[in-house]
Amino acid sequence: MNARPVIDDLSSFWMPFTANRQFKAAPRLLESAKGMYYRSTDGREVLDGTAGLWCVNAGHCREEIVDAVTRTLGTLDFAPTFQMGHPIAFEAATKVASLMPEGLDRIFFTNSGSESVDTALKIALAYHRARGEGQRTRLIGRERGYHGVGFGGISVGGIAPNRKTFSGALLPAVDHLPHTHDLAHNAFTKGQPAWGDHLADDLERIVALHDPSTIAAVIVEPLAGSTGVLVPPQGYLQKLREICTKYGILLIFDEVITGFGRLGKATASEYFGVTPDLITMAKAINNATIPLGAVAAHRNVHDTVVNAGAANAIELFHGYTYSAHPVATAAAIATLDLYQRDKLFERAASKAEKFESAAHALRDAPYVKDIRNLGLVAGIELDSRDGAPGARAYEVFVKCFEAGVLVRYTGDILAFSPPLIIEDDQIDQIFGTVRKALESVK
Ligand code: PXG
Ligand code: PLP
Repeated sequence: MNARPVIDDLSSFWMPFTANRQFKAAPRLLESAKGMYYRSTDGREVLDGTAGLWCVNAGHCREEIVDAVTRTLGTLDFAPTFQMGHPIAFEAATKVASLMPEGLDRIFFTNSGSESVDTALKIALAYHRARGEGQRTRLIGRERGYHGVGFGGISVGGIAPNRKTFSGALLPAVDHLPHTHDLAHNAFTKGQPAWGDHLADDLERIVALHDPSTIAAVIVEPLAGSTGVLVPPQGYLQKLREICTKYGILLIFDEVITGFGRLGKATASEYFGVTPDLITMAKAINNATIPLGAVAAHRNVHDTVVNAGAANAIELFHGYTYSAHPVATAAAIATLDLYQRDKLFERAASKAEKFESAAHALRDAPYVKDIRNLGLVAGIELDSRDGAPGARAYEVFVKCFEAGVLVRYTGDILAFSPPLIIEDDQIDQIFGTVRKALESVK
């Protein structure tokens, strides 16, 4: 194998969303991956309980995707998509469109979830302007929402630490819905809570405050991942849809995590039976092999923008050098073919019940104050240690890693989102390891 030199200098890489000093004092390094497992640099197998960062839905280093990437890299390393094109981009867009809800079949490519969010927000503004309602510029997000790290995304996002450093530079016309997390009513719910659909009614209050004529779009994660697996109450998303439709406001579902099988369907929109006007995606779109994201726009939104001006004029002043990069889109085609061939979305659906019962079996484990789940996602919320929020979950995360299982944590919430190829005994291994870790921490 092509062994790399031992890394002895960790100082140059400024790590993202990481406690750099803590990490570099005791690093955790992964050097290879296959199927459900990583291998760490100290030679241990680590079961991937998080599909990387919620993105490797088909499992690691799948040959079909590796082949497509390798082949494309040797035939078309890069081609511009500004006033030029290449066939792979069009084929990938058609494939992505075929998985979207009816009507959302116009695909704009980006390189990440953050770029997809900023792109969707800009499309919403462009749509209203093309309709002669350019004064509709206000964007509505939700508390505890995560929409990436662009200025648009943190403005509509609802995570305080992601915003406060940059608070003077956030978009000016933004408001937020209340989040739907309520343990007093919904602790230990399996699947969607029955309580909480009325929280969507707050959109009526926000609309009345600002007037509908000023509001461009509402953006929410159909199931919030990053802030600790918040499952939408029954009927909540339907209500948001109804209110948006009533006032001509575009509804954006951020499906960067929920897209491509996480809930057992191609999209959360399909799973919940609620169709937004725009869907943002990234991550599992190509099994995370090469950076790629996309926005699916309803045909009416696309047509409104694209048909607004002269036929020889650029309709949307937006795009990235790497929009529809040949290698990234080739990886998407191979990935979507693999999902279909191996029926991985159906597989996720078929494992959801086992996953749910294995997660909820930890109800009596130490410090557990809530367990919630849907599809192949689960969250376990822990009591925080006095004066040290997040410390306990961090220790559980480290202990699990040392015991050969990768989990995620945010604050004192553990999150689980394995590749969709997971087997029953691996589900047991994840939650069994977490139980032992919980029993061993203070
Ligand atoms: N929207 C949503 C709903 C996301 O979950 C983004 C946008 C941004 O995507 P990019 O590709 O720009 O990172 C995300 C990303 C975690 C975790 O552990 C979650 C994300 C990224 C990294 C870690 O919860 N979500
Ligand atoms: N900065 C400069 C100086 C550039 O020339 C470009 C693109 O041409 C960008 C930023 C944007 O880069 P990207 O298209 O990869 O987002």
